[in-house]
Amino acid sequence: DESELPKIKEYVNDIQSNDKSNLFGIAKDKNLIFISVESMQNFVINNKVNGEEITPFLNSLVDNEDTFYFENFYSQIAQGRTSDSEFLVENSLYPLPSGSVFFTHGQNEYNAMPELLKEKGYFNSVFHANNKSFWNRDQMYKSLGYDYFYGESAFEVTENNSIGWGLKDKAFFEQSMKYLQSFKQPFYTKFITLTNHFPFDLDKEDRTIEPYDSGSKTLNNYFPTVRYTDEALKQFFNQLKNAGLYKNSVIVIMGDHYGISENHNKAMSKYLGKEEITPFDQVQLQRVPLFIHIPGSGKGKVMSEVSGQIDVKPTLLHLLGVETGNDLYFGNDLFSDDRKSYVALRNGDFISKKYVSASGFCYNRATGEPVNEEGRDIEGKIESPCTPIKGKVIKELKYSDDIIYGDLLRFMGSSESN
Ligand code: GP9
Repeated sequence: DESELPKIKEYVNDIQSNDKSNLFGIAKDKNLIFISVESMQNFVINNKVNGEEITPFLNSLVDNEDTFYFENFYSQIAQGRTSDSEFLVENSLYPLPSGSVFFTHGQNEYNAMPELLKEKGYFNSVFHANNKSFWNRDQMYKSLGYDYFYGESAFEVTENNSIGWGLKDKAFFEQSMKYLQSFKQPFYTKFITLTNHFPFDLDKEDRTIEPYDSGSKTLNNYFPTVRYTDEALKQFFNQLKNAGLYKNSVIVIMGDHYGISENHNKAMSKYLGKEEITPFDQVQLQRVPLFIHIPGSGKGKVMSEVSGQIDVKPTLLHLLGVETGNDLYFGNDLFSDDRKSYVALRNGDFISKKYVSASGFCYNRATGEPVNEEGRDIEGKIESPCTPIKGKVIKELKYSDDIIYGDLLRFMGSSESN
């Protein structure tokens, strides 16, 4: 209940940086265009299949002077999959240990990004060409402060322009442009792509690279659909430029979660050229790409520090010059120097600067080797360098759960009116 708030606040104050980064406000009053890319894992970036680049457009962004690319950025989702990833991004809170918080706590009070941006005069919307009630989005988006949700019915979906889960990404972006151009600026808008969804179906004519060759049809077909989505993103950048929206926007591209589950580890080990996929590798495969593109900034670089979806909200709000001092959240501004040095996964595994805790083992992050012979950390009742961090991770996840179960943000008010 409410009495738990002070200790949670104290904990949050402790883990958060007090200093503003030197990028604070660099994109003040700019539009925020956030693209959540379905099932895009980080291993495809700057990588090849059958001798061909998988994501030529995203690779070009890695080297782009206006782009920050986070190469050790982790998806932190649980059973709520894309909805969990959205929840992390909008709130900088953890998803629940089971179920989807979009369904179970869709009526809670939140201090989500759209709400905070609305106070700055932003118009907030979402584009996603699926049924609006999927993941209870229509309800949850109201609680998060979205003004408008362009769901499947906002698009012209035909047999020709759809595959698998629905409208193909290229048509999705193209058809969204007329709405986007009608918005009053500044706006925050989220695009959620669909084509790169399991089982990775793609029409022959949309295929510009060939599938991989392994025992897993899923992994084989993943590469051509990833490439298709990469092309859709490239096309979208051009459409933004043609519409005159590009220069005045921050464009964020983030993978939501893994696409290739551990059921395909044999094929994955073949692709990655490893003897086997260890629990350490499994954690490393939870990395998804994050690109923050700020046209004209000239400050871009590759960011190698450990980071996760929990960090997106404070990072983006600070770039837009929005203060978050009185808000309650667990992430860090990825551009501040003094920030907590680990990323918690929902199952209690974590990644720190030096260690990776996975399935009860403590690994050296640099080598991927267990740190001691037994390898076990807390669950094996043997102390390891992971043990103290594990304690913090468990505490942090519990505090986040307490906030959600107790609907505690209703006692906080909005971030700046406090
Ligand atoms: C469904 C889409 C995919 O609308 O967001 O959901 P997922 O299965 O990845 O959670």
